[in-house]
Amino acid sequence: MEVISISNAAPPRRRPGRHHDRVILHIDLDCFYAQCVENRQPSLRSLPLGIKQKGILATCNYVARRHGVKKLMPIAEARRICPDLVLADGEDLSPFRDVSKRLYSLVRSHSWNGKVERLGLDEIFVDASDIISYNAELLNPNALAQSWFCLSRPDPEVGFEFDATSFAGCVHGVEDEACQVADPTLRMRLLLGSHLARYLRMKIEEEGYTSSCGIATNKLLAKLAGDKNKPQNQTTLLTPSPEDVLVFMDPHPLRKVPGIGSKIARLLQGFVLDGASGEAPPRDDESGVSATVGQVRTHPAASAPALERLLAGPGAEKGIGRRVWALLHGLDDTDVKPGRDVPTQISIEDSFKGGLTTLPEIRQAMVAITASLLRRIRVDLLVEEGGEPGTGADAPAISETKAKAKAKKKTRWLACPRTIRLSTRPYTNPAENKPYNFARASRSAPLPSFVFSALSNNNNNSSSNGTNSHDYNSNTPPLNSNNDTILHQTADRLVTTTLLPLFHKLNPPISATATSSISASTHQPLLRANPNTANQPPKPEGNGMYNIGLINICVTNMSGAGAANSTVTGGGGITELFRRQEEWLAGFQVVDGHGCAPAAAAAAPAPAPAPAAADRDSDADDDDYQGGGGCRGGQHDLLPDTNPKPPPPNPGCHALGQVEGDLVSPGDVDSHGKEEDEESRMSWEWDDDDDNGDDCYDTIKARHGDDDNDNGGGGNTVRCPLCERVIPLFAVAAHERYHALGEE
Ligand code: DCP
Ligand code: MG
Ligand code: MG
Repeated sequence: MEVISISNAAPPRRRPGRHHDRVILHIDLDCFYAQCVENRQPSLRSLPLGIKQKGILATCNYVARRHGVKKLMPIAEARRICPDLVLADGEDLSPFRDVSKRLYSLVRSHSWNGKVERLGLDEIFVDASDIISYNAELLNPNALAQSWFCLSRPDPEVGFEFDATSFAGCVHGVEDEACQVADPTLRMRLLLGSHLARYLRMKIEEEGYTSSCGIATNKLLAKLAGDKNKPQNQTTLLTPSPEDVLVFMDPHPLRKVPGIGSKIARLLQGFVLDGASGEAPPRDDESGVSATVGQVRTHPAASAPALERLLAGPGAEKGIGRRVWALLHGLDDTDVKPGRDVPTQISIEDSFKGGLTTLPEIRQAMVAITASLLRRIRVDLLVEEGGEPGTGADAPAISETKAKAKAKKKTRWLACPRTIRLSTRPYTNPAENKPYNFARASRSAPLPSFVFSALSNNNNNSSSNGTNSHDYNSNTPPLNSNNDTILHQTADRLVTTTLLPLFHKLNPPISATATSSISASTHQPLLRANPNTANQPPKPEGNGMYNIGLINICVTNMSGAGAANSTVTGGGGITELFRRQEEWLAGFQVVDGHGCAPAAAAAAPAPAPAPAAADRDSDADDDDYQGGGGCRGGQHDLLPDTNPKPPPPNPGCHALGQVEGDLVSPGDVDSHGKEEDEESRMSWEWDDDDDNGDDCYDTIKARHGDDDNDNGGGGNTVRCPLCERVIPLFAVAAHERYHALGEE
């Protein structure tokens, strides 16, 4: 274990400040994937059920847990412990996502301030401060037992009755007069929070899902409190004084604290054990870290600056020491972020243990991922008129009545992604301990318009026959429905026309000479061809010329939020073409300082010879962009400006940073693989900018430095698709006006 010594000089041990003015709820669905499966097949409820993904249990129901089965246990071990364990496949996350979004929408519909944030697929934070303060004012001290909780400001009759003389659910902490004295309003506000939490949990139960909830004054405490009584229960944390918070925090293993990932926990443990004596608490078997919050917090050398020195380093966030020091004190002033309707990007990836080596298996994997992606596009971006994402398209209806109403409604696109991006990564043996993003490479192309027409039609079918291929609350068969057939056909077509050509550019097959010079440690062919052999024609299919450990397919560059219908049908002249400069630029071919030649248009299914790219590539593409209004308006190819630029520090093709701005912000990544799950779940980054809670995988990308956005600079001119003039970027707007005037 790495031990870092810290100066023994008396550290300033100032405690961070604290705020008690918020009431935060943290709702966590019980054994989420298992409940989804049980709702589809209720007979499973009484049996021990495990959801398998890649040889381990993603989760298991509480019947299985009573047999000693645990989350993330290898299947073989779980079977040994519980031979009767029923296993269900959990590789396809789409149905879980659907349920997740639907329940999120349900909770959000009760919020006044919109501060409802998803974390992972099954957790929701609610900042209920405003609704609680409002209701605190309404209380009649003489009739607390017959109180009314008002859920709608304009309509006081919308709400529920409750007994304001006692908390709903469990209480942890100081439930006595001291609390009342320390902060007279705090107890009542938390009490109101407990009743709102119970109401919301009951609403979720009406949809068939039990949950647990923590109620406290910040996100960190709410999440930790919710863990105290699981499943199907709730806990309000009463910590009127700073000391009470410390008493609550201190026994927690470091790894249980959201925001303290395994790396930080290991460093903190090294810090604690350095010269510390005394009995170590039981090891946290998820990370091998045994130290508790209290051990670090009370260590004589511990302080915010000391932790800064300990934890700072390449890649560490600024102020990490202060942040972790605050967390150890139960302090967290991060806001509950309001949910966004339109994600910046939607992406699905899968990892392949041992690597995919032949083109047929790669193609098959790509079709499966693309089908999932299309489904998500439909769920997230195609909505009923007046609806919000997750309520239209495939999202299961909340009730039968609503389902009927829904069938009559029209749909519209909230936004249209204009770019599709393929990223691949070679398979590396985990023992090699390569960084998460090792050698990930990406290419992009315009998203063909047939996708939108197929999805719209597909949705019409869905609306008219009322079926849902993944409705986990109905008995509709999950596969082979008309919807799925269209989806798979569209996915197949997209792979053929767009993704395979991108793949071939990214991954020139390994020639005999290249394969013979392969990594002795893995005995696998390298993903990247030797530049000397990169232009060799691809080998015939099926002869094991690849080594693909991960495939990520992403749609991004969202356009026309709220007005996407028109974009689907295309059209739009030059005015529309130039309407959004950034989006427009994103489609340009970008030329790097090494003169990476633009390849031919990506429409042909035949493999194209790849440029002699070095280790990494970037998103911005060397493919043609069919710019135009909305998704696919005009049919002008934007050609690259071949004006050479000074070489970027990293050899290879690079995109312009500003061009790929969308991709820099975290989007919506769905990982089918299990490799990074542990990190993603435990190393919770409070400050990430995920729009949807299921984006915790993006946190990983960010932490590991997602080189998809590794834009190393490049050209700062583009060629106009209409007049073919080369234009500096700063002059694009003026050039747009020039053409627009000409059009009038
Ligand atoms: N999940 C996963 N891989 C992980 C962690 C979680 O696939 N490493 C999935 C399966 C879970 C879901 O996410 O069902 C939610 O994760 P939780 O940690 O909340 O676990 P559960 O909801 O399954 O159980 P609990 O009742 O303990 O909350
Ligand atoms: Mg859960
Ligand atoms: Mg959870």
